[in-house]
Amino acid sequence: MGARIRLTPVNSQKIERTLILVKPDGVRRSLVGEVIRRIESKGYQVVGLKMMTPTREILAKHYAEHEGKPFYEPLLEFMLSGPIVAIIAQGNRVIEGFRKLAGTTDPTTAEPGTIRGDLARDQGTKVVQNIVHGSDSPESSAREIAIFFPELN
Ligand code: IDP
Ligand code: MG
Repeated sequence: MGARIRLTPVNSQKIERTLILVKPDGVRRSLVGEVIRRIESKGYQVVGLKMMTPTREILAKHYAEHEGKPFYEPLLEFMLSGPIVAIIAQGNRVIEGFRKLAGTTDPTTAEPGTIRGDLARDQGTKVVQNIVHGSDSPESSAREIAIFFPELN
């Protein structure tokens, strides 16, 4: 029997999945394709995709961390105002990478070149309408994927 060769990875792979939502403003403005184009152009893979009208219960779970904040109720109402598109994207460091593609929460100051910086602006509403959601950590992505894609469990 020959000696076994151990392959030590030179580049450590960090393949992750993230939960992306095209929010009702993005769907209403026909920006679903544009968001997917940016995800795929960056080199991430779309491995889950569905249009849905979420229930209040699903959204309350998803946004549990914001319960009690002044924008919480407006946020839920906004997210209930029309269909959304839920996407699972996959790739090395996709969680951080998609947050970068999305840009910062406030679309007025989000960097041009980002989804929010290019496609959204302040609408004077109680809740910021900013086209997309993206998970902010591996823990969040696992939790959020389970909420929006329970059939994968
Ligand atoms: P994120 O979506 O950039 O992660 P979060 O702080 O998790 O931002 O907030 C969730 C969503 O709630 C935001 O995307 C935005 O739609 C809304 N939001 C957050 N902070 C505010 C605020 O201070 N005023 C109004 N709406 C907000
Ligand atoms: Mg967040």
